[in-house]
Amino acid sequence: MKIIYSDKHVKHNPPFEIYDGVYEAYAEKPERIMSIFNFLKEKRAKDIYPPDNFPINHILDIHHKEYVSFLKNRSAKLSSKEILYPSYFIRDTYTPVTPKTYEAATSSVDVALTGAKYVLKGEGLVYSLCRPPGHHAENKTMGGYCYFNNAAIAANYLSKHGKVAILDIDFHHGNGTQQIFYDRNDVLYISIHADPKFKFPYSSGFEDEKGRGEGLGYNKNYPLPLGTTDEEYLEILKKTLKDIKDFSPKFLIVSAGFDTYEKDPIGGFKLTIPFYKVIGRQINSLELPTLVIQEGGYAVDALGEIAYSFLQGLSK
Ligand code: Q9C
Ligand code: ZN
Repeated sequence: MKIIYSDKHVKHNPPFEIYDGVYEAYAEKPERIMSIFNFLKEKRAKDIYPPDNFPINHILDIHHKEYVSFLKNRSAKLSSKEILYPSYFIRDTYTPVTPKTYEAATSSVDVALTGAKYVLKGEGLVYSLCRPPGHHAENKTMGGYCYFNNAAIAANYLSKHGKVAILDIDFHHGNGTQQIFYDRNDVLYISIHADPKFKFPYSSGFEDEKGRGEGLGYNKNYPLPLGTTDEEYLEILKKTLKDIKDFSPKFLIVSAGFDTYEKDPIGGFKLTIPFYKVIGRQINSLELPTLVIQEGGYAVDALGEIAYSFLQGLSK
């Protein structure tokens, strides 16, 4: 197993998000990944690797050219304390552009692509400690703390070598990943998440969104009620594993958000720390080369333990 990490994410550190007009502390903060990294450093220091720098074309394969230049140029144009809140290309008030956002977002993509590279080289399990997260980023919109869609960019890269299944277990629906692969049948997107009737991103993640054209049948959503417990979750997880088996992919990408944890400050499920090991073990039973991409998870003090529990289940 390998763990990919870069400290470039710390420079992206917006001071607040805006919720119903109220300024709140920014939940997607550097301490999240530091918590996981510090925990894993104790347990598995020798497995930690830095990312390579990948050329921009991997991002341009997924995101619109104008969108990428917007983020790059707006980041660069901001004075050191200046922050840009919603405008064109930005779908909500959770995803501000700061001077270092572009640099952190491209580094997060590098962390994902480096993981994908090791999987291609035959590594059975890689954990890419991406930050900022990616699954809410669509081809030309940032949203939900996400700028570039790390999992989609990695999936697209791997898809040149065989079919890819993406299992998204973040508490929120990955509207970005769904949108990016909605018309494709070589990448299966499956997501288990909170019912979007009640939780972000509100506008997608419903059961009847099944893909389009050639992609019809290659997008599957499992919205669950708030308060979902370990047992209830396990039942649905098993269904998604059957979907993945039926697809017989060559690679698996897990968009791993830990905001399903019972004490997550913005989630609403009731999953316990030991249960992440069960999730890991279930996924491991697929016996697929697996790339885990970090998405959300905001209970900073518990994230290290959760990630470690998950990895213990996943390890062969
Ligand atoms: N004040 C990810 O987990 N809504 N994004 C927060 C709380 C935004 C979550 C409202 C949720 C975005 C990657
Ligand atoms: Zn989330």
